[in-house]
Amino acid sequence: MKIAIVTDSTAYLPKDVRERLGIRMIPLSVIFGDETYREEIDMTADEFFVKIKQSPKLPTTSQPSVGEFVDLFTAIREEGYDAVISIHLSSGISGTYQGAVTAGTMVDGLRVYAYDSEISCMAQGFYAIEAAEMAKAGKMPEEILARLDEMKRTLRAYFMVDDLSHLQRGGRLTGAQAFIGGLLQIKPLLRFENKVIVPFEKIRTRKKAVQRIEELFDEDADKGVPLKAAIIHANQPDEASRWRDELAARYPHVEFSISYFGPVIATHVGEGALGLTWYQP
Ligand code: MYR
Repeated sequence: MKIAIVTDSTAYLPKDVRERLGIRMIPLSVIFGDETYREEIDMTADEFFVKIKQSPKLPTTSQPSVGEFVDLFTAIREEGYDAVISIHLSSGISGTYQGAVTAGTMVDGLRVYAYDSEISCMAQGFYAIEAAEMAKAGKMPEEILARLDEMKRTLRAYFMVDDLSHLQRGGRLTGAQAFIGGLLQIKPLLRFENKVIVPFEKIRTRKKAVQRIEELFDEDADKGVPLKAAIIHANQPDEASRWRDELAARYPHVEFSISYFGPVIATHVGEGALGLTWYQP
């Protein structure tokens, strides 16, 4: 059976990785006034961070239309594929996954399996890479989906933002009432729970937030089992490299990479956001 793997742009998988593994990417968009940019196609992360400083209005974001999904799935079918596994950012923060589900019912002759990663960014990328490797190895859709569910059990992601107002403004922060009042002073550690972003712990400084993420990472990394991990940053490449070097020196059995919050996710988390995700391969 010929299986195609699709993910959306918020996995921020480098083009060479996508090309090597044959992963198709459907973009979300960032909107400045009446200008719409498909991220990773019309606008890179670097361009976004320049543009946002010059723009009088804050950007908004939008998911791919159902029509765009139908076009992509139809093209995949025309290439002779029997099935597609379409892996997306959490359905609790975007309608993208639902768009894939709806489009799947509209394309005949192709089995469409939409998969809710319940997360985003490189954590979602890990799912897409694993699925693509399995598809290349000739695995069936059911085996791939079962493996993705198994990955969910070991996958962790914690992140912090410099300014919580972006997440609040976009309505993507759940359960933060306890923090209201002290919002500007704290750097809460955030994570996904039941598909939405929730504050995990109240922390006062960026340094302490990084230390706390390291403690949480250590609980898994200390067991000595191989892990794959990614540092994710919003325009903080030097801080990300330094952190990767420190962690890599301490944990030789962990494969680290550096990824980024691109335009769509950075619209909601703001410049300066930093996170760590990992799972057991
Ligand atoms: C849309 O317009 O449909 C996109 C909405 C994206 C919301 C993003 C919220 C922040 C996600 C942070 C992910 C951190 C992963 C480690």
